[in-house]
Amino acid sequence: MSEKKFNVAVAGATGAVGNQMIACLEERNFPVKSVKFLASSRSVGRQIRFRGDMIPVEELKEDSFKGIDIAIFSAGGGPSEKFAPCAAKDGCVVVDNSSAWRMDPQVPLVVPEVNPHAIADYRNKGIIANPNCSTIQMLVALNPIRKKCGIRRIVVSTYQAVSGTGKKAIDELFDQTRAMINFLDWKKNVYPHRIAFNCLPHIDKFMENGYTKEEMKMVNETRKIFEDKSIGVTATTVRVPVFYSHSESVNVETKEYISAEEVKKLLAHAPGVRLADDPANNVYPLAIDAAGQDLTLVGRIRQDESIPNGINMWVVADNIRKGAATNAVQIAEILAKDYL
Ligand code: NAP
Ligand code: 3JN
Repeated sequence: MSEKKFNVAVAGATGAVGNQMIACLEERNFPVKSVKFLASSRSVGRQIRFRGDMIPVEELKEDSFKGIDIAIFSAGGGPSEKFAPCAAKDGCVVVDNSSAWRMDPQVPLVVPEVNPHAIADYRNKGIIANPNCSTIQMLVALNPIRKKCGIRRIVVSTYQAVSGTGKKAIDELFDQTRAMINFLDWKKNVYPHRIAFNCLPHIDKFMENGYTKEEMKMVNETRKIFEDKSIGVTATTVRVPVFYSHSESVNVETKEYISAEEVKKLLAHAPGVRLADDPANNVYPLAIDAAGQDLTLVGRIRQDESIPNGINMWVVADNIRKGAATNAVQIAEILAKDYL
């Protein structure tokens, strides 16, 4: 019997995430019958190569989704809020990369290695949300620990690459770095301060409680995906002058004791994880090793000696791939295989 194939749309196709989503559909040999690439009116006239064919970019509009089976969105929160319901109304299932729908109780929020069962709830609104990149990699690393001994509290600090802000931020780090090393004047447009040779403890907007939206995304999304409102989560998110891959220092307090050695054994066989933990030989997760591939690297696993049930670890993943595009395409694969 021949494999079922799907009409697929990519909204935000010209962006950093959209580009990678298209590459993932190709790399993973997604069962595509036809593709449609959508972006703003600014991109009309451009063409994007897909499996050897040049596909014209069309403007994202309310009627863009007629005849489309699956649409993967990464055009930002505003367009997702406006156009995902239009797509769903036309019978298309949306996998949305923005924060617009993540906390809607009717919309499943999915990391395939953690809660693939939630995909079934796509039927509520025809929308599945992809979590924030920083949440995804943390939960891929923590889920095996949660399943084995429960989690009481997570304290996380992130070191996030500029690609998380999109194409303009990649250019800004490059341009500022080149200007600085040539003793030239540098300009800033994307971030409120220079990002070259600097760290900014500020990702997304500040909220009334003093945290940023990015920090609160990590708190709220973790509780939703783990289906546990009682987990304590506190985050500090920091932008660093790295192009690709987010790194995270994760401290986890478990409900039952687990040794660092047991955590290493668990993570050595965990889905989506590569253990990189041999400090004696300088082996630990690095942004440059995580970039360009889909596994979440975990290392520096050690006991938190300040509490009875604590573990520290260093978690690194490619934010554009596993943090956004790959996770979305993995969701689409499960949808295509098990539900459509
Ligand atoms: P980017 O490089 O700036 O690309 C933005 C894309 O959205 C472009 O294709 C752009 O089209 C399109 N777009 C913008 N406004 C639009 C509009 N009004 N109508 C139609 N298309 C529009 O940004 P990015 O890094 O790819 O991120 C895009 C979005 O993905 C983010 O806003 C965020 O919601 C989501 N994202 C999620 C994660 C995650 O953690 N899972 C990570 C990064 C990004 P033009 O080229 O025509 O302007
Ligand atoms: O900054 C990062 O490293 C990740 C950025 C994610 C992002 C950027 C713009 C808008 C998001 C997101 O996915 O949470 C959004 C959004 O709120 O949709």
